[in-house]
This record gives sequence, C-alpha cells and structure tokens, in this order.
Amino acid sequence: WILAAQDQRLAAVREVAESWAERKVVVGTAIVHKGRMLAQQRRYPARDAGRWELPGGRVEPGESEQDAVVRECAEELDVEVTPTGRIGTDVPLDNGMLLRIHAARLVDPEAAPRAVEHHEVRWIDAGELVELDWLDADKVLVHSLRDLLRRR
Ligand code: 9L3
Ligand code: MG
Repeated sequence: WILAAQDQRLAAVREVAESWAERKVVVGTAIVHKGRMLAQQRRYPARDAGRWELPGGRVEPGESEQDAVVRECAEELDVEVTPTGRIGTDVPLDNGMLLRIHAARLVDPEAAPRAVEHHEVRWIDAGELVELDWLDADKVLVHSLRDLLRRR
C-alpha cells in the first residue's frame, strides 16, 4: 500500500504541474532605468481603479512572452522596450491565468513613458515600491522587484 500511496501522490503532483503548465500567461514588465522602476495606476475595472501594477497584459495566441512585453509597453506607455529576462515567481490570478514578470529596459533612454490608458505612470525607488497600493498579484512580487532595483 505504500507504493500505491506513492503512485497516488505522484499522480496528484503531476496533475497540478500539468494544469499549471496549461494556464495562459499575463506578462508584467519591470522597466528599470537609473535605479527606478516604472509603475502604472489602473483606471478600470472599478475594483482595481487607483491601484498600481506593472505594465502588461495577456499573451496573444502565437505570440512569445517577449513579443507581448514589447507590444503591451508600446500600447500602454508609448515606448519601445527590450526584455532582459524573467523576474520572480509566477503568480496565479483570479481569472485562472498566471502573472509572469519580465525585466526590461528602454530602447531610447530619453524616451518618456506616458499613461495611454492608465491614470498615471510613475518612476519609483525601492522605498516607494513597498508603499504603493499594488494589485494583489503584483504585491506578491514586491520583494523580488526590490532585489532587482538593488542590483541595478
Ligand atoms: N494583471 C495583474 N497585474 C499586472 C497585469 C499587467 C495584469 N501587472 C491582471 C489584471 C487582469 C489581467 O491580469 O485581470 C489581464 O491584464 P490586462 O489585460 O487587464 O492588463
Ligand atoms: Mg494591461
């Protein structure tokens, strides 16, 4: 029965791993520039209005995560970015998707991101990072993001 129990446990682990792997991904972007990171304040839906997030959105079918990062930053911030690698852990979202963060830098360091569809965009330092009213999912990543800022 020990072997049977082990089999059952393995099957359960495999089931969780597979369901996780099938989840759709929402990318978030940690744009770092001169020791600060860009945060944006949501305008909708109503329950998220006023709360802060990293720029990003759903990865479209057939699109790579890096392409989604570049597209979303162009749409939401009107800037061109280069993704440089993943940060932190995947965070499960209420809608069943996973939030996955990519670090990025501005292609043109002089470019000024603007809030196209958000209330506000703000360059924040490590101190402001821990104080902002983040969306629940983004809040999980605050420690990883602080490490990222300290490394740059
Ligand atoms: N979401 C959470 N944190 C983020 C981003 C970019 C997105 N940093 C959540 C909010 C929505 C979903 O993912 O429920 C899809 O994002 P969007 O298309 O509304 O930006
Ligand atoms: Mg978005």
